[in-house]
Amino acid sequence: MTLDRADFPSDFVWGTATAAYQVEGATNEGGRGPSIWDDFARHPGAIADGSSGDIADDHYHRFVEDVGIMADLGVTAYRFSIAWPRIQPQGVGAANPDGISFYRRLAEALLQRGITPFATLYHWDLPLALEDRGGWLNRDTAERFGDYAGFAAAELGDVVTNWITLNEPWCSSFLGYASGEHAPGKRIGSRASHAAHHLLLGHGRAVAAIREARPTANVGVTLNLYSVRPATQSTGDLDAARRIDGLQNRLFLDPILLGRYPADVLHDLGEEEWFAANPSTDAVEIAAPIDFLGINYYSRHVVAAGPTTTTTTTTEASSNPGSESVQFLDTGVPRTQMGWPIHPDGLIDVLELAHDRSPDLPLYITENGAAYEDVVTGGEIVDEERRRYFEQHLAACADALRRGLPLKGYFAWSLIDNFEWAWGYTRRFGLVYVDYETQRRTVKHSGRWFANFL
Ligand code: IFM
Repeated sequence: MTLDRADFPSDFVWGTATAAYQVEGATNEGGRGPSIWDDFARHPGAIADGSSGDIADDHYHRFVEDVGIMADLGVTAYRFSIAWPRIQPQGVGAANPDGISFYRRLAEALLQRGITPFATLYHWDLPLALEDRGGWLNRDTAERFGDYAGFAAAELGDVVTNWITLNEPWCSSFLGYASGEHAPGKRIGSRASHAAHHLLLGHGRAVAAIREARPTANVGVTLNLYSVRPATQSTGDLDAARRIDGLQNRLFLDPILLGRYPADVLHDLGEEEWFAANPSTDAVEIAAPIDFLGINYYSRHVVAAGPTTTTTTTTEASSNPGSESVQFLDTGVPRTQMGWPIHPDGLIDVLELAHDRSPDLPLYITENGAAYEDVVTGGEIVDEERRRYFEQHLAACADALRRGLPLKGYFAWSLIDNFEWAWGYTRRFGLVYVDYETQRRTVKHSGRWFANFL
């Protein structure tokens, strides 16, 4: 496979990404309030290795070193997230100056090294005080999110131009409130879709608030989209694909880009009545024009019809409420340590999903990467599988550009190994290895390959 930087335009954005709770640590410093993840991580059995983000990569104290590593890699952008509980420790009220100051120092350090900040406002760390009032099931949280976005843009908009409202609202809704694998760990079946609506409404309000505070801001949202294929052309398998594409992709893409929810998905969920009872102005707010769409791409689902009876039990709740019986097939392609099948060409499918709905909208891959069991040998991490994963997916990006898709940038997930949510520190995604005992960073072979490519 030949891959050349010249396959990409000279202004293509090359970045790496992280998220606050996964890397920052310092959860009790700078006036930060508790988040749902601080709470969730303390529940026995919630995190595979019983860990938490309390220390993580200590990025809060080591960000200057990490920015230096990015500069050495040669990236031109850094996608980080702002911890809402650092800005509003209780989710309401005036902005916390120490929280603002941390992100200002980070953004300034990036700019000094010629790296453009892309700030995500919500990468899953809801202030715990808001969860106590119902979290994303409470419509008021959308309003609070709009306020927070406005503060952040007003305070930091001179050093941050690129804003991403939400990261992967599917995860916040269906892993947070349906399967319970993620904070806040609720299992309320189809009603998890109410959280999705409030997240989307919060997105719309955040777009408006950022534009009011900073009219020249570049504002988008990041969705985790999947390539979804039916196992066969049978009616049952086609219906399975329609359902999973509906829940994972269309439930989010359609209201944001087309101004309406997909009726079939609300029907599958059995939630048409609840959605219809919301103010009709919600649809307009959610579809507020955006400047770009961020897409996190990791894998493809090949699905088939399953038994008609639901398999959901109280101990094992599905993240696909209303469509629990759909089977996710193992087609034999290689998988990453997460168990996610590797399908580089699915990256083009998901770009097309967005492009078909909004042909002029600039697109970014805001995350793409792979977990593998890294072994340190003589101080080196020879992660050939990860290197190949990046190479194959960058080749798919180049292919997408040749097909005329408006892809403007690519962010590797992740800059450094970090707290992988319910998997704790047992899954490593970094281009850079972190020894959690010493916090020493070592660039992996994949990182060196990426730097050479750039
Ligand atoms: O680590 C996560 C990230 O926080 C969101 N997208 C997927 C990554 C890998 O699971």
